[in-house]
Amino acid sequence: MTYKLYASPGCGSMLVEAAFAKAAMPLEIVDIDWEETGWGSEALKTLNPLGQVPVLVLPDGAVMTESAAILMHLTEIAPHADLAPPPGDPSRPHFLRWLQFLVGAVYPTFTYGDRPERWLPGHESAGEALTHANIEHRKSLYRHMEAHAAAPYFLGAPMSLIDIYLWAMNHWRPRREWFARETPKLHAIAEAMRREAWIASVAQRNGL
Ligand SMILES: N[C@@H](CCC(=O)N[C@@H](CS)C(=O)NCC(=O)O)C(=O)O
Repeated sequence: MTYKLYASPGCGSMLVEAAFAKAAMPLEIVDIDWEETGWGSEALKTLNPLGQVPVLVLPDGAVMTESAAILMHLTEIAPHADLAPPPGDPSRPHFLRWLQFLVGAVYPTFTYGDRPERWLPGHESAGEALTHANIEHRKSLYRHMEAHAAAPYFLGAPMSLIDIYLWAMNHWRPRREWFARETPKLHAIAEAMRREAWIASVAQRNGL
């Protein structure tokens, strides 16, 4: 048995796919169309009632959801991949802070903004406003991160899971051109990630 990732091309499953690629660990990937994700997802509902990817099934059959939990598990089983500063490292508190910020503050803006009809059924214009409000809020969160970003990676060096998130999220709304214009440090991090061969192979498989 190997690790099995339920993924959707271009989505948050890329975070896990990229971390496995950096760790050079085998991964079986089951791709699910974006339209097949969500609360009604036949493919996902027994594994994750939220119908979200990523879902990782471990070799012993245990199911993990929540990208940060999965990725932190990976830091434990694949320490050679250098995905996070180790406990005791001076940058560890910053790492923990911004990892939690990404999944606790930034990621939910997609949950509430991407499928507004779920939250406001029958209110099309209110739904559009909800999407817009979430994108605007997300921009302010990225600006906050920009003010704390180091170089060449978010924590300085070496790279960490934070940079994998910044690379993946650079493709999503408000999208690459906005980052280049408004948050040049975050954009430079995503560009540095794109130059990594293991990221390039994940990007290619995801059709980016
Ligand atoms: N808290 C979750 C969020 C995952 C998530 O929102 N995934 C998106 C794809 S990027 C998804 O599957 N969305 C479908 C939906 O929420 O209906 C995590 O960190 O893994």
